[in-house]
Amino acid sequence: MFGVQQRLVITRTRIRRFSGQSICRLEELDAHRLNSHLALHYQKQQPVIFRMSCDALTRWNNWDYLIDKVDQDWVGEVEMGAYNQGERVTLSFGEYMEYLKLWKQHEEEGDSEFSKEHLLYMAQNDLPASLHRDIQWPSIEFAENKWYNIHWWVGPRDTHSPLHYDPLDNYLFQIVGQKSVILFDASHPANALYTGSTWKQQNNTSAADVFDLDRHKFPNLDLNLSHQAILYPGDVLYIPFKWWHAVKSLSFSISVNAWWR
Ligand SMILES: O=C(O)CCC(=O)C(=O)O
Repeated sequence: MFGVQQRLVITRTRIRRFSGQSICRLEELDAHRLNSHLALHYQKQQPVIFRMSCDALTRWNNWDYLIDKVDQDWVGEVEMGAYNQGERVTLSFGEYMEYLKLWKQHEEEGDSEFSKEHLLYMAQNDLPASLHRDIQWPSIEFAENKWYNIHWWVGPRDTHSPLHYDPLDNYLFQIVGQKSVILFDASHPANALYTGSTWKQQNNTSAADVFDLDRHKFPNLDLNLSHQAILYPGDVLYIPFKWWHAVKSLSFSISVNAWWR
């Protein structure tokens, strides 16, 4: 948490101008002020980005730390390959770290052969118990104060989650690297987002890659109505209940998310 003595600066940075409401970014708030701002955004069901500090921000950059803390036999689900068709397989943490080392080596050598088909995203797995103490969350006393799953998301540059919504309020906490996020509000017409069985998707998931939009295939999807931001280490994005969100890593990235209500 930020120290109470710290000068209170609220920077309402317009991430981008849209015809809808923009996401705002709250900076350097003490815990009390942060809490009242979060309560307000929760009541209005408006997304917001704020800053949290925690040990993970300094520790999880170091792969040796993760290898030491997480049981190498811990097993997680991994999404493979291209956008929105990702087959899921299980890998142990040890195997996944070996993959990441290989990916890093190819990245450093500028090897273009390591294409998107080789992307493996360790997405939406329960955060291993040994890492929980490295994370801090803000208070949610203004809501029902119920926390649900805490997941972690680990992956190289270009790993992504397609546009979808979840049935709970959400904090997405960026720990290592950067991610791009695109949101549409909860009342956005789902048929303009190309969801459901017609598009071989679940009702809460879009068939469109909003990061590389095919405007001929998805002519009604209007990115001007979206809200966009880049998340940096220490940023937490509040994603309100049922807001659509798509997320893409701009570098090697680790995030955690907590669902709550
Ligand atoms: O970071 C991601 O890839 C997706 C995160 C997400 O969908 C969530 O927090 O609900």
